[in-house]
Amino acid sequence: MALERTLTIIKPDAVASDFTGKILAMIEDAGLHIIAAKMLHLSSQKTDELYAEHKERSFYPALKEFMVSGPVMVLALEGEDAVTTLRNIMGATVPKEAEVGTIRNLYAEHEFVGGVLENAIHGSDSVESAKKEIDFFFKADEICPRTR
Ligand code: DAT
Ligand code: MG
Repeated sequence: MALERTLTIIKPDAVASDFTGKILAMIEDAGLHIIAAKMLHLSSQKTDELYAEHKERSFYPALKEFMVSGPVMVLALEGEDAVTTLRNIMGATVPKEAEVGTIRNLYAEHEFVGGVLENAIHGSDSVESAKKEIDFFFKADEICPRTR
């Protein structure tokens, strides 16, 4: 076990459906501590930077349209094996394949919406990308490690 940080984004579909609180409760129940949080509306440019690895994929235009369609909540989380812990409670990328009881099983659209998966939540896929993504969204003085 290792103390790690990870980044999560409650995506526009879940924010619009007012699932933010339910998703955050699942995150906290999994032992992950919120150490930074903000609500924002992603710009087209910021989405391109966030999803640079997917820019050439055929679904990218639809993914971008979805990500800029409404506000999101971005959080940095800290806890034991935070990257894997978060990925486990998120469930599979394709919501109808996500294990029962996971966030994507409970709170995401199970069918494609306009060529994209509106899958409720983003989670960093490695410790390395977590560090990059946290730095991308938060300044050092916006991170609030626990002191009690
Ligand atoms: P994840 O979000 O589980 O890390 P990913 O990084 O492979 O998945 O993809 C980023 C997002 O792009 C994903 O949450 C939804 C969308 N996406 C991925 N694969 C897709 C596909 N085949 N068709 C439509 N959208 C897709
Ligand atoms: Mg990913």
